[in-house]
Formats: sequence, C-alpha cells, structure tokens
Amino acid sequence: KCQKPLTLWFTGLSGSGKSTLANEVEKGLVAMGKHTMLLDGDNVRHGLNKNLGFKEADRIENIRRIAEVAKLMNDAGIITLTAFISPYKDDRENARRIIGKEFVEIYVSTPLEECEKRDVKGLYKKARAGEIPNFTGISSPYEAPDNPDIEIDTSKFSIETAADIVIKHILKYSNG
Ligand code: GGZ
Repeated sequence: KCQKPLTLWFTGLSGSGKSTLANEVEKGLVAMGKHTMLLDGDNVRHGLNKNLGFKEADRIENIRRIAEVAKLMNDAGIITLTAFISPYKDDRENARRIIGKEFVEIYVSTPLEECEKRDVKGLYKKARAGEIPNFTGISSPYEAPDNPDIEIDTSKFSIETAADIVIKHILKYSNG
C-alpha cells in the first residue's frame, strides 16, 4: 500500500501558527507524492459551517462536522490536515472516535503571550477591548491536550524546522 490515510489534527490558540504549520507540512507531504487535503477556517467556516459562530455549542458542532469530513477524506485515501482551535478536550476525543486510529493530535503550544504579541489580525486587541465576545484564551477557554501525539511551540523553531519535526514524526504512522 503506497499511502496510509491519516488525519493530522492541529489544535492551538488563534495565532499559534496552526494554519502556517499545516500548510508547510502539506507542502512536504505533496513533495513526497502524497495526496492531501487541508481543512481550515478559510475553506470550512466560509462554506460548510458558515451558519456557525463561536458560542460553545457552535464550536462543538464545527468540530464534529470537521471530524466527519476528515473521516470521509480518509476513507477516500487522502491524508487530511485540519487547522482549527478545537478548544475542548471532549470534542477532540470525539473527533478521535469518529476518525479512528488514523487520528494524530498535534498540539501547537505557542504560548498565549506570544500569540497576543503577534496579533496578526488584531483580534486579541479587539477581544481585550471587549469587542469580540467568547475569544479563545481571553474570554473563552482553551483546554490544552494532556497527551498529544506531537507538541510544537512555533516561537521556538523556524517554520521549516517545525514542519520537518512533524513530518519525521508522522512517517512512522504513514508507511511508504
Ligand atoms: C476564537 C475567533 C473568534 C473567537 C473569530 N474566538 O486567528 P484566526 O481568527 O484566523 O483563527 C480564529 C478562528 C477560529 O476558528 P476555529 O474554527 O478554528 O475555532 S473553533 O475550533 O474553536 O471552532 C480567529 C477567528 O476564527 N475568530 N472569532 N471568538 N477565534
């Protein structure tokens, strides 16, 4: 078998570097001839999940649908990368149940202070000013994984090094 399907489930705060890292990992996998699909806010929250916001119930449903889509992608033989905050442990466990043994949890553990310092989109500033309710890390919880398969703090490595670490680690799950 030339490719074992996997779901690389990136979790971490807004601005932690999930999407950037997932993109770089995907580039590496494509260069190795793998067939991949990256799910992120841009292609899921604007389409399939555009009726969902950031209240707890909406985030739960967001993550459930994403897990079901990842499962379908895996069934089609595709390595799927997901880049969502996915702040609740229960929901990530539920995603693991839906997806099965192909699920790899990657905790992007960049500290809140660093994410807030980056504030690429100015959202932390707005959240601190009370202009965005339920903002993860400020006014809504983030439950860090206790036992992720991979943990990486993007403030400590270049993007290339961080992606290499992830790819080396997952090659042991994905043979060929
Ligand atoms: C967290 C929010 C919020 C609130 C809008 N809380 O940095 P970004 O902009 O591009 O990533 C964040 C994204 C989070 O969506 P997810 O689907 O990953 O969240 S979850 O898994 O919790 O369902 C941020 C933006 O949406 N954003 N409002 N209140 N992030």
